[in-house]
Amino acid sequence: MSEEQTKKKGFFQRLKQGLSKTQESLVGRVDALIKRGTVGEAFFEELEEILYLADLGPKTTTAIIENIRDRTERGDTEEDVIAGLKEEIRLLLQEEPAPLDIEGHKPYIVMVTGVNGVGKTTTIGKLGAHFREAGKSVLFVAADTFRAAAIEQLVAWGERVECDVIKQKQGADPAAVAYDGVTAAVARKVDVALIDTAGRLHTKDNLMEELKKIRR
Ligand SMILES: Nc1nc2c(ncn2[C@@H]2O[C@H](COP(=O)(O)OP(=O)(O)OP(=O)(O)O)[C@@H](O)[C@H]2O)c(=O)[nH]1
Ligand SMILES: [Mg+2]
Repeated sequence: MSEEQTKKKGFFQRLKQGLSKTQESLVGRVDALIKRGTVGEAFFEELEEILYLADLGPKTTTAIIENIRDRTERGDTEEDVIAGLKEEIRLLLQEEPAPLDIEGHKPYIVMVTGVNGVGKTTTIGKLGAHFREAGKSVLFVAADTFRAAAIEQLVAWGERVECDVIKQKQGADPAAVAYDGVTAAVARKVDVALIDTAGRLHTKDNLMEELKKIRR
């Protein structure tokens, strides 16, 4: 195997490992909880914590807990309650996330926002790679003009997955960069434009408002 192939395999293996981590930790922790205790208030509390930590979100977590509580209250045996819980989680892991449907919008514009360090820029890189592999033209827009080296980070991703990057200098107005990016995306007739933003809560609303205005 060439060095390039080894590197490539390593990347996808790491990606796969990263993705399966959520499932392993969720299934593993629920399994440990079931083996350890009886179904009671402490059980529900710990289950809730596990589901939250696995990023299931409040809606799904509450739905599962309610369902299990209902089973307990209507007098199901502990065995049935646990079987029910296992079934809930099995169904959950089976669900396919809805694919990003980019057809019908050209360019399809995604602005990625979130708090600091949650993986916005990495997600843009991976989405870029995904769309490039599907034969789409992709443009990255470096509207995180705040954090040091944020632009360079996106440029590095751009080189890696072969996407052009629209950028200005660090400290530039993020809305202006986004505007440039959208204009370029339209002019170049690209399929997808992915806009990176700075992870700052207090500026995020402003930036989003400004972006809404720009797109109108
Ligand atoms: N384990 C794991 N690490 C990740 C994942 N996505 C990103 N990271 C790492 O988390 C760190 C931050 O990722 P970024 O993509 O820079 O996050 P960001 O939201 O753009 O950060 P800011 O721009 O500083 O707000 C990096 O070290 C990434 O390698 C992921 O899915 N799993
Ligand atoms: Mg970033």
